[in-house]
Amino acid sequence: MDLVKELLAGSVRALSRLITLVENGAPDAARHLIELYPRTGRAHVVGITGSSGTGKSTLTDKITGVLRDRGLTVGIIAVDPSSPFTGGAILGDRIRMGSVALDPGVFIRSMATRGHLGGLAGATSDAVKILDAFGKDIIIVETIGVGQDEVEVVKAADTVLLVLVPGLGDGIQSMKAGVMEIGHIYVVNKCDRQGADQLVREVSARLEQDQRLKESRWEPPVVRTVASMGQGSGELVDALMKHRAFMEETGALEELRKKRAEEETLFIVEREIFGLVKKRLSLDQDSAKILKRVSEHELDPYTAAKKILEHTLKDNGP
Ligand SMILES: Nc1nc2c(ncn2[C@@H]2O[C@H](COP(=O)(O)OP(=O)(O)OP(=O)(O)O)[C@@H](O)[C@H]2O)c(=O)[nH]1
Ligand SMILES: [Mg+2]
Repeated sequence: MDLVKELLAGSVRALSRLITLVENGAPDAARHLIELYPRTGRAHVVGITGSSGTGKSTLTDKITGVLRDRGLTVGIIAVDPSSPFTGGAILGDRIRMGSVALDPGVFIRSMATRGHLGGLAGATSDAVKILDAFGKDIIIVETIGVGQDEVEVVKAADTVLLVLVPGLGDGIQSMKAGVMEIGHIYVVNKCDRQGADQLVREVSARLEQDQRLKESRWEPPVVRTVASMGQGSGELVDALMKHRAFMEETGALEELRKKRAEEETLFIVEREIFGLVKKRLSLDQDSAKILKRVSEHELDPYTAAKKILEHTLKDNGP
């Protein structure tokens, strides 16, 4: 049977295999995605980000438990920057997400940040679509908000949870510029530790000053949790549902999805063009020579890039 049919019939094996195909940038991945596309757009995508060790996986585990109790199915993608081996990452997250890992209503997948031909954001968004088509109600993407790539990943979510913990040096100031601004819900985790109250005050004050929020009708809540004890996970899921309802009612969700569809198309165009250029360079002596002339300082990279592009489009153009 074909993979897409199997997936739509509920096969977890097909789900896994399809994600592996997109992760490896397999040439026939696009064919499957085209077939699946009409089935996407139903799931709510939640990004969960924050510095290393803040408790994202533990929170994901607990939130998932609450969502399951409310009758929703969940797909989890953990983007693991530290591990070049997807297998290793799966193991680590399975342990931290122990209580939900064996639930058939939950699918957990780790993705390494290295080695994606089409970029991490592309691979993750494809994996999200596959989980969406499979029928998961909520898809959680866990990622450390460090690199630009990861910020892109989390920006692709409908609702972004930003996790902070007390005692990480100078608190929110240490967050990378631009990361603090992307949250819809702020989580102060490890509230069993000292300094939680102060951090909640700091975050709230910062949000009050945020110019972006003055123009938006959404007021990001600051939710306190002790993920390791499951405290606050119900409130967090409530906040999540409230944001989702807000997005739906105000039309913001539709707006976001439209914009995203356009951006995604351009992203695919970019990826395709780059693919053609690379193919050209490997097959065509003239193009390869242009590149060589740059490395030997005979030609500037701007002129070279233009020439290579012209060569590529000459044979592949309209
Ligand atoms: N004291 C305390 N420890 C917690 C809490 N939540 C999580 N932890 C612990 O913090 C450690 C890191 O938790 P993870 O859930 O792995 O954190 P993470 O953000 O997913 O970590 P990375 O994926 O490596 O970035 C684990 O030992 C957890 O048990 C909490 O509320 N209080
Ligand atoms: Mg984690």
